[in-house]
Amino acid sequence: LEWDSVRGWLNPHITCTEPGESWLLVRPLQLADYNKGFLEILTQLTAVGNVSYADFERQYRNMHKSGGYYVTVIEDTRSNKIIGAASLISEFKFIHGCGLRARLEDVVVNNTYRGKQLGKLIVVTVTLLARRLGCYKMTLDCKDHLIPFYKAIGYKLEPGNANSMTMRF
Ligand code: 16G
Repeated sequence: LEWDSVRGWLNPHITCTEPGESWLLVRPLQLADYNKGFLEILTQLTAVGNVSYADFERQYRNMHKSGGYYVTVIEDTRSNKIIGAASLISEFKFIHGCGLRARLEDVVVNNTYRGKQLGKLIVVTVTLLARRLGCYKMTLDCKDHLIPFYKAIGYKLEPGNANSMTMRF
């Protein structure tokens, strides 16, 4: 998976540096995004709860301190609003020659921006980043109806290994 190979099917030819419209910007999360609707957009994915600016800043700094978090957003610079997000989280392993494994998390694109392939764009962006970081694989959990979306990007249900199990606390 390289930008050259996805140019054809991200239609029109969009990349993370040219996300289709000149006012769209793909970039890492910033603290200022608290006031740009970052948490509001995550509510389209799941429950966010009450997160104060202090909570947000603490968690943001925890992620930096821990390392391996690449929270990526799409900003509409006309309205200064975050309209899409996806996170790459990398994990150190002993297996695979002390390899690095990547997880794709918290993918969301604002409902009103659907149809511009921005979901594909942000997923491809963080997937290519995982590859660039040297991760040996990237995995994700998703709802059944999103399987075709991820398959179209190149993710596969691995035979005998397609189970996601959960223990909720
Ligand atoms: C989806 C998300 C996951 C997110 C979870 C929230 C992707 C690829 N998967 O599985 O990252 O954390 O939903 O659901 O974006 P929950 O509130 O049930 O944990």
